[in-house]
Amino acid sequence: MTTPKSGLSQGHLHPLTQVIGDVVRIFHELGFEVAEGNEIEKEYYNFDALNVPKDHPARDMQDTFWLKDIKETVLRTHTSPVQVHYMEKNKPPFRIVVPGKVFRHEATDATHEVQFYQIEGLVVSEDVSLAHLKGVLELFFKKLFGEKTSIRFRPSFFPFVEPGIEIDVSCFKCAGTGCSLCKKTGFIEVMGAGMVHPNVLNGAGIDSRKYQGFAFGGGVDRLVMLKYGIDDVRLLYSGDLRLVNQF
Ligand code: 2NM
Repeated sequence: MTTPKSGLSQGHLHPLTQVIGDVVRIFHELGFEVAEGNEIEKEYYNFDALNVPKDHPARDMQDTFWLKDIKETVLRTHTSPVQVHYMEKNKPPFRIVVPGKVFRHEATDATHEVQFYQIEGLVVSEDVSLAHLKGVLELFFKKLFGEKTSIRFRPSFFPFVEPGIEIDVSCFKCAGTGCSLCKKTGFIEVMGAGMVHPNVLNGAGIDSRKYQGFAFGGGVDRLVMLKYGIDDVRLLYSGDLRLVNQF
């Protein structure tokens, strides 16, 4: 008879999967449902429906993998096409959070990979505003990084929102006093967001005269790197257990 070897090591979740789970759990507590979609999308859903014009520099900004054998089809460059499909199929009000893998055709280095993870969120209802966006994200980041966390908005631009903003959180390492992680600014950039552009709502069959939406999105890989002090994103996809087993 044989006895199992004692002290067998148990498997566990990859740090990216852990953080995606944390984020989804927090948004679930705030009343959000999870929506998911396909990694292959029509050009229409990845760009046109999101108010990105054919000749707009935003299309070059995120260099795209085009499928060789299927016309007008791409590996999604963000998870936003999932929100478009959702808006086409559901009547407001709704709150969704969308985790998923996205793809960009660019050279890899310490901070860029051709595949990475994003989480985006979308709330559509009557009478929603940037104030609601700020309240929801403040609650979210306090739950993720601790009660002392504060956030700030900076103006920015994305074709699918107006106005567009970027969101910084107070540095979770130095609590805003200034350190190497936040480059002495006290803040770390973590998300893009804004009020959904009326063209996006109307294009997906939602009457922008009656409903507004706020949306936000950010990279999971960057959050994991900041949280654990990992300096090269490629380590997260190396399959090297010496990295993975530290978390
Ligand atoms: C971001 C930044 C700003 C966004 C917009 C939408 C949609 F589909 F509702 F229009 N989804 N996500 C959005 C807005 C995402 O990530 C940087």
